[in-house]
Amino acid sequence: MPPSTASVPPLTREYANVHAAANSGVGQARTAHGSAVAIAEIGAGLAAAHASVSPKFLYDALGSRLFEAICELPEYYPTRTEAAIFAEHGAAMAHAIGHDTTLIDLGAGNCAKAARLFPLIHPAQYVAIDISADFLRESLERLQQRFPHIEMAALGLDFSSSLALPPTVRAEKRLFFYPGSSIGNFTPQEAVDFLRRARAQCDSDGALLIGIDLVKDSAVLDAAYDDPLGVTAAFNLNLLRHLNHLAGADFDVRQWRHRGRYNAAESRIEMHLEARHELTVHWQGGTRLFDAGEAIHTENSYKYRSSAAVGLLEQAGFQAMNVWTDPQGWFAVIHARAI
Ligand code: AVJ
Repeated sequence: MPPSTASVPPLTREYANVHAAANSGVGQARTAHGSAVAIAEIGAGLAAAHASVSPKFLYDALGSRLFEAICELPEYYPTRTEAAIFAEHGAAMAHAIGHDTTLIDLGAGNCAKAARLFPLIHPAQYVAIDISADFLRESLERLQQRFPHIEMAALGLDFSSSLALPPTVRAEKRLFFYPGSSIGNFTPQEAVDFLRRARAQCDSDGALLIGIDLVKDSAVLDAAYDDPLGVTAAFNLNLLRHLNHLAGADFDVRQWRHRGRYNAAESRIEMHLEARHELTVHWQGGTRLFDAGEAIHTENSYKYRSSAAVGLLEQAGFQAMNVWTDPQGWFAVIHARAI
């Protein structure tokens, strides 16, 4: 596809895919709520001995905005620290990456991080992927106006389970862009499996540019995930409203309390929602009594030593790495080649 204004019609078609993929997945049965698959996944998690819900359900339109607000918090260092690394080492990164890549943004959100890369690396195509499809579409519409010469496509899909890309995504010089340390939501083994799937979507000219949060003082970590304003609490609690919508559940948000704390033994932040008192929850296809203090595990955010981060990428089949960190060694941005 030629760039410039010719990219607008294909963009609109991708938007149609966005809705289809986000609401139901291709060919999946739908109910008045979310997809049958999503309801089954949510129900299984809520019914388990240790209740859990995937962190991907944190991101409805409001959840995406609350996450943006988290990124503004002084206590939430990852966004700021990563941005400082990009600002300091952008030229070196651009040198390693080269021009005319197919920039594939995993969890694009408001697309701001990719937009800051555009003037440095001049990608040939920008493919923004996010589970929060409506939010993504609005973000990309604005971005296409600012950069009319870059061919853009939006894909509303849950890339955690499958990274199958449509044929509209160029095969040449694919650069998987995975900033923000979202890799931390996976266990280390899941992270290797996921990165392997990204590696498999690359030709020998492909690469990965990834942000990984590093192990640090636990007081810094605790403050970042349980901020005094309660923005992270609102972000976590909003999951319950999203579940009410997706699975026809009857969570009363006021009956739950946010917990966000570093588990040093597991090298991860854990977020939970804890029942303030004994209560019962119903959802489409299930019901459960929660004791006072019983919790739903909603997120892990793994922190790595930089040697372990490099090891993870090597295990996934990437090589020739460049690692950039901030002066405090709080966060790492790594460029790794598929070779
Ligand atoms: C988007 C997964 C990188 O783990 O820091 C922020 C999500 N959760 N505050 C993170 C999050 C609570 C964030 N990631």
